[in-house]
Amino acid sequence: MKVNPNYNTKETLLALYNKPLLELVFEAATIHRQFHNPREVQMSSLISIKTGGCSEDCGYCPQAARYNTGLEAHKLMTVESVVDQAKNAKANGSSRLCMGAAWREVRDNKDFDTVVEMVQAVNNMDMEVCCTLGMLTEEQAQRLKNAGLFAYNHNLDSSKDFYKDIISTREYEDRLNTIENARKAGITVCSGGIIGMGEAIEDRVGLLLSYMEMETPPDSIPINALVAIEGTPLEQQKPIEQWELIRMVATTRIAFPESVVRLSAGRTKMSMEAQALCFLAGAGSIFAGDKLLTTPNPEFNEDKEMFDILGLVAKEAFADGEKPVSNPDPIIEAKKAKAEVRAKELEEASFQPRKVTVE
Ligand code: SAM
Ligand code: DTB
Ligand code: SF4
Repeated sequence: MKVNPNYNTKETLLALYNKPLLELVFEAATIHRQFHNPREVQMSSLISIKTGGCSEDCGYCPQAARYNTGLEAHKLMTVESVVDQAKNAKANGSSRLCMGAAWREVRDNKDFDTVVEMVQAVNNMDMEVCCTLGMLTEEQAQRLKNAGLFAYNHNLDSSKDFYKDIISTREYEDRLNTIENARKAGITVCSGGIIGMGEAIEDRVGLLLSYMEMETPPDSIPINALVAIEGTPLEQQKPIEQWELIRMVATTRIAFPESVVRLSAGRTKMSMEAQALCFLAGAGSIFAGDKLLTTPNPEFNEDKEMFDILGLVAKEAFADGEKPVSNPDPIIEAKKAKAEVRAKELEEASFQPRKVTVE
């Protein structure tokens, strides 16, 4: 049951979201137990592989170049430093690694070749590799799939209506196309939203309805609470009530019984009790490690303590899908072959006896 046929209209989803809280949590917990192991929560770590300087105007984002957020921009990381951070995440219990780049879209250039190498390297460490790199063509998605990408994250963020109030530099339709391109390439889809941006409950439900309308809903649905960042248009937003986050997690769980619901940004402001209710209501994953992309997140140690107290265990990699194969990348291989030929030519040239001319 990919989508719950009892809640596939605006009216039924709204009524569900507004149910007495404990009734809602109970219903969500019941569904969660039918489709998932309730003791398992996946720890997933984020790495911002390219930070800041983004040309888009997403009203929530500290990485948009046009807002003065004081964030230091960084060019693309090296494969070696990504592998180092991935090792640390894995040693602390993470079974998934999500690499995020502050790009509007992927371009077919040297940086993308490097990302392909990062995907190969982290997949070879037996971690689920997820990328979030902005818009993507079908060919680019195929290239990532061939390298061993497990998931692509591309959030719709909110309802189609509210989206226009938050982002003007791209259309909702652009987001849907990228999701479709990842899906066509056989990559699992991770797509969700943010609550607390000033949207109405109808917009939260509208986000879920957008996923209902897809041929296949996302395999993974992250629910973020807005991290209000000074300098962004949403800097004045009041933090969302924890109850709202619990309602959103529970409603998502019930609407999409098979998907993994990810309790994402906003945990630093949540009590352990509120997080416990989210796990009860079906959250099957958290972002783990002291940083999300650019903002703080609870430390590994704090989450380990929470897991011990709540009796949760960290979920293994590839519990929800086979490990992809990392194949050699034709573009990188061609580049390597060309470089080898060039090196040989240079070597041979340096052995040429120097011509001595006697006058
Ligand atoms: N540039 C790519 C894109 O937009 O798809 C990937 C990186 S972007 C930072 C990934 C996601 O992070 C966004 O879609 C948004 O949902 C989330 N995000 C960004 N800033 C946030 C904030 N201040 N609070 C909560 N979520 C945020
Ligand atoms: C998602 O839905 N949330 C993560 C991940 N997917 C890429 C990102 C949250 C970012 C929060 C703001 C920051 O740290 O920059
Ligand atoms: Fe931030 Fe991504 Fe929007 Fe760029 S496209 S401003 S990185 S959310």
